Amino acid sequence: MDYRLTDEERRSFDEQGFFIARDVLPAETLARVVDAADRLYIEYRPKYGLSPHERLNHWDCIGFDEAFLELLDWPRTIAKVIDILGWHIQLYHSHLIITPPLPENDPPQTGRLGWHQDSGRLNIDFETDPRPRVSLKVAFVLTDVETPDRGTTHVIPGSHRFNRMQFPPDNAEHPDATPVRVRAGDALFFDRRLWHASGRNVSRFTRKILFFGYSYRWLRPRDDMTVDHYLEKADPIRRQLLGASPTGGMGYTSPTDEDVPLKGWLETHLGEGAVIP
Ligand SMILES: O=C(O)CCC(=O)C(=O)O
Repeated sequence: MDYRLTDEERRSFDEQGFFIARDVLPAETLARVVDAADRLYIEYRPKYGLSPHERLNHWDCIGFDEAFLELLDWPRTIAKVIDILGWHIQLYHSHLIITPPLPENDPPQTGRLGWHQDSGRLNIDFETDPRPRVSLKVAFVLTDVETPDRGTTHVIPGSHRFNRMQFPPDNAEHPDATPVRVRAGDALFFDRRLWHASGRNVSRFTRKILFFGYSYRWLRPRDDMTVDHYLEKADPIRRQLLGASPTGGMGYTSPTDEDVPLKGWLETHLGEGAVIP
């Protein structure tokens, strides 16, 4: 918990729906994760039948390489997740996006980006306005995307408070659409309700980014979460984050201390009063 949420990050997350934490990955960790991302790309691009210009979006990537597992409880990011969501958390989704440049000779693509809020039916089944937050994503940036032409994430700041977005007519772009300018090693934190979209990569550089979605433990995973092979060697907090519930189904909604070792760890290290009930 040496890298807790700063007041400025909390303000930005509450008001804008996102913030950027700079340099969360040192060079050697970044290199390990990029190597793992490249291995997945080389293996799965042909398996998915993707052309050299098509984007790979590999769900459930955490189970595919220990380099990704290392980031599950990465001190520079997990402390901020805990400060936002508390101790009753799990990883419910992971995905790796690799976006090669669009073909140079293609006509320029125009029109609006694919704006959405995360989590599918959560945006329909809840009856409140705004709907509850429930989860957030940490995006580990693996390549520099400081200019909007490199396919970076675009966001509409403050849009997490709106169940619906009004877009201008004729497929024009939203006036507040903002490209997120980040460097390799940074992490983008965003509320799942924030309206966001992938940009178009019209540069000469391939864009790589890894998303970890953290939610409350009662939410079902959004992908296959093939992580059983990690459980035996994992420490209790990692097991919690990977979705374990030692007391069974009831432990997801009414957890005992055994189900949520993160809570005990925080009480020991921060003091009982400092931990969200
Ligand atoms: O490519 C991006 O940055 C956006 C990815 C996305 O839409 C998502 O994580 O839901």
